[in-house]
Amino acid sequence: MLCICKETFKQDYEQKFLELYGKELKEGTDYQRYEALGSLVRDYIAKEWLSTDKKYHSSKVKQVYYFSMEFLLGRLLSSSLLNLGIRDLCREALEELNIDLEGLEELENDQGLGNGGLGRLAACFLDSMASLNIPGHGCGIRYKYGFFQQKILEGSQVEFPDNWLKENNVWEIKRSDKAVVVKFGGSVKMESLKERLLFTHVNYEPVLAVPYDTPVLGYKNGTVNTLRLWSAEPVGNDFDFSTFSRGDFLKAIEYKNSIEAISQVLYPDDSIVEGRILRLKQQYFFVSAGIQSIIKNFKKNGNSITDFDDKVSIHINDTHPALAIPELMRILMDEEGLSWEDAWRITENTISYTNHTILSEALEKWPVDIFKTLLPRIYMIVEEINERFCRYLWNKYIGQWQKISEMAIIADGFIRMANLAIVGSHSVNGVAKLHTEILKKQVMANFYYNSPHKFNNKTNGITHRRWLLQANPHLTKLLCETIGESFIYHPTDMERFEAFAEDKGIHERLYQIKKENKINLANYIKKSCGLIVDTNSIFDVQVKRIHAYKRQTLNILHVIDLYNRLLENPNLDITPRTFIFAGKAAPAYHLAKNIIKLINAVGKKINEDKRIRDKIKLVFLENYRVSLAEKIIPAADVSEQISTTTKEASGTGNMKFMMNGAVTIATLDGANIEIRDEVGDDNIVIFGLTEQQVLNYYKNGGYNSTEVMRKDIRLQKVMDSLINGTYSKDHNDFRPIYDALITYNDEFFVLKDFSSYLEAQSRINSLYEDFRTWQRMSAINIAHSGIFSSDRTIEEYATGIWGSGYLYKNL
Ligand code: 26V
Repeated sequence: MLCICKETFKQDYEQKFLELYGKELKEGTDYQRYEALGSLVRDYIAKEWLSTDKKYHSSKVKQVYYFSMEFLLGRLLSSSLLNLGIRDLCREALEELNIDLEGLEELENDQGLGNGGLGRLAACFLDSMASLNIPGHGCGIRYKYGFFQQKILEGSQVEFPDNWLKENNVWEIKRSDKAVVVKFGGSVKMESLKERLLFTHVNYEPVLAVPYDTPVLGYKNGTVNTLRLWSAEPVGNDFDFSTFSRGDFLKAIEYKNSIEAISQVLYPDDSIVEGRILRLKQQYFFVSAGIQSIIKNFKKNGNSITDFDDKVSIHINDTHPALAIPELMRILMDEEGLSWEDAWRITENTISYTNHTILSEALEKWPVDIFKTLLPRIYMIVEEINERFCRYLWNKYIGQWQKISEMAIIADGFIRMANLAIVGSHSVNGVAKLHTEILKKQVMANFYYNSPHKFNNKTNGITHRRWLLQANPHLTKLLCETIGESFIYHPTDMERFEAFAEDKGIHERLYQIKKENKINLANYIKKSCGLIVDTNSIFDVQVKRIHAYKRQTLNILHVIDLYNRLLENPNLDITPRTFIFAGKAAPAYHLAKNIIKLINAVGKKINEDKRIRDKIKLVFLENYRVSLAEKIIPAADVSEQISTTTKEASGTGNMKFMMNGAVTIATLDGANIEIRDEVGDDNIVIFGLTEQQVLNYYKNGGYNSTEVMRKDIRLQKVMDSLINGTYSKDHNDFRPIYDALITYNDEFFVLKDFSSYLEAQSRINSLYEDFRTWQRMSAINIAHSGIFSSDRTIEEYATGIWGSGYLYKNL
């Protein structure tokens, strides 16, 4: 662990600044001061990074690799200082130099290489693996452009590129010496040598995969793991010399661009399979580079390839990295000379898979012709896996053609990645109890009954270090004062806080802490959109990707209804509320963009309407990202987790909010169910259709949204206002939403749940009005949030899936 005093820190910082810019601190810009601080912190980390690496090398401990298309790290300065244990020291040292640490932290660009939940989960997992001393590393793509930047212009979302690398990224190190070649296209030459068939990939297009490593620090434990992100470059000779020397400059540039395109952009879509070849290229690119580098490292350590699965676990985050299965098979057979049977045993033992969604439109499948042309050898292997698997099924399920065709990996001209992932892994998990049950009993039922031992649940978690210690220092301080510091290492110790749930003094403190966080957020709101919000009002927050199933629509229909009631009766007895929204819509997802437009239109109307005497306000904060979430979540009174039951695999925002003392209004979906089980029915507000009711409607029909609307005058009025010009001059502006709800019979049961939601919202209002009740609920939510730390989740993965639990403890 780093041991340093304030004076040395100041000297190091001034020295660093001088080295970097050849001038004194006071002559530099704020950004330079941030950059110098970041570089210094990275230097401090470097020593521990190297020693962790050496320790792993000499102990030959099992290494875990978390393969993910997305890592949503956010900012790294504050979390690095926190995990190094020098944040307070650094703040004080900088103060003596007249520099404000928080001000510098704000200058860092978010590392936003992810869409949402899946990418942020990967980042939380990295933090937990390092903090638990688990040798676990990330593997992904270093996208030149991260998730797009969102601006709200005239009430609508407009996308801008996220050029996050335009300033120097102080956290990464380029390791050109560790670059590997990934091969695309071409064909496969087969020859038989003695008893064996030899496969050689010829006439391929080589792409150089260059790794950039980012250190991942454990919390005050000296462990530094690695996040390795790959960037695509032309292979030196092909580009620089041969093409260029023929004088064909433009062609050379074109070629260079086509190669670099592979790691150019993150696909901004988390629900609809993007059929572009480029995405398939991205997937193979990082998977192949990652596995090649793992094998190199493994062999450098003097290990025998037949022990690979004893020393390596590869976890695939959804199906995006599922090509790890045929790629590992290829290397083990074609390069290491193993038989199919040995290679298969090792592959299956090495790889484990998490599913993150049951939305059928997000289940990946690739057209065979595209796949075959781009990855000819990999295709042969997938074909062989499929054939062997189908043969097994024919013998086991004689004559059951329907079942066999559903389970096949290749069918109807497509390769189904989820089927490949299940067949090639020894473990398949869902991310919350309900989600895993739905996988087992419905979406993947055939596979579950065929190999029940593979299936297990790992309820998601969030790192309490970022989402509590870093984001909410005041609450952290209160917890330390009341229950001691043990919860920092053992988050379930937060339960001890329940003993204070009835304590009046604690209620007052909780109220003050929330108030301060609300004031900070209100200042941010004022600065970013010019709106003044009342910090005595209830901060009612829904922040997440915009998607029909997440039902921001239900929330806004409630706002409209409340507005209608306030117009009818300006003296309506409610506590003032501020509705806060944030979230991005996929650029091609028109309905989601329409929802953003409606939220903003409703906001404009009610914020300007003096008749309702500021009783309700609505804010849409643009460009939702990790660093904005860190500002919003600690300030929330109410957490909106209102997805259609069965649709949200887990949710992780729900956990962040409860940990910060918000009370949840929720459907019994995803991890909300487990939150309810933890806090009890009295400390969460539940509404809406149950799982059985939803599944019954999907199976047997019988839902008629128009009928529901007609029977409810309030709902009828709300719906009319979408198309009668109340919120827009053009009556058709919100037609897409109206049509989704009425013409297309409301796929996500928004109208069906409307009255139950309204009733739940009025319960929220009464609960909030009773100060003691509300603060008690808040305290109980905090006390029971420890179980949702990703440390618990990672312990479960390590012991239950990766088999690395006992090893890390002996390190
Ligand atoms: C699919 C696609 C399709 C192609 C374009 C890019 C792309 C990116 C992501 C996805 C799958 C998204 C799945 C996902 O994010 N699921 C979320 O995972 C969270 C962590 O487990 C979970 O809390 C959320 O409930 C779940 O929606």
